[in-house]
Amino acid sequence: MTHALIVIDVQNDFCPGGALAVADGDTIVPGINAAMNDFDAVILTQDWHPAGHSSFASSHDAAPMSMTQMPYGPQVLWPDHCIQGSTGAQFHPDLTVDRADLIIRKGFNPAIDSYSAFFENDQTTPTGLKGYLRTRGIDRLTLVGLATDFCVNYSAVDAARLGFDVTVRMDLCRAIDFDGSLDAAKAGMQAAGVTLS
Ligand code: VGL
Ligand code: ZN
Repeated sequence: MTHALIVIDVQNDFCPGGALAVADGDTIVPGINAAMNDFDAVILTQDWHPAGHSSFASSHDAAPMSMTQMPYGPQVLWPDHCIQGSTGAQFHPDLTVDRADLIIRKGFNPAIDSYSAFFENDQTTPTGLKGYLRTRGIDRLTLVGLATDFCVNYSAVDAARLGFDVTVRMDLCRAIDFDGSLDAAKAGMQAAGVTLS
């Protein structure tokens, strides 16, 4: 089996001091760097939104963390984060970016958010990652990164649905844990056949 490590959104805005800071988000960086040596391939994802993105509360005159209805379904409205080219969108400075074979960006479509590394939030528009993995013969994935209950969760569930053998290293993830989202994410991942370790 060819086994890839997928490092989800270890970016400044999701670390303490960032615009959408995840508690202790930075503490997983040394463990992720060490884990990179145990895989056949390393892939990083980068949340990468244009200014004024439709997932931003500021684009709707709404409060951050409120909900809205998008044409594709319910959507959390986030503080402005990971704006293309900003410091907040850069990877955490200690992440070993040079070890990555591929960096895949997502969330660049102004009208559709993209939690998952495989499909945008309409659950239809592909990012291209599936094709990359399949054409490289990668069939086994281990996911780590930020945030457990959003981008890691959606990526893991999509990957399992696509037929990959998926493990999430919970010790190398940190969660937003908003309104029960972490418990729901764990249950959803397990129901999809994802191994939580
Ligand atoms: C994420 C919310 C908005 C994540 C990205 O990386 O989990 N969460 N954009
Ligand atoms: Zn985002």
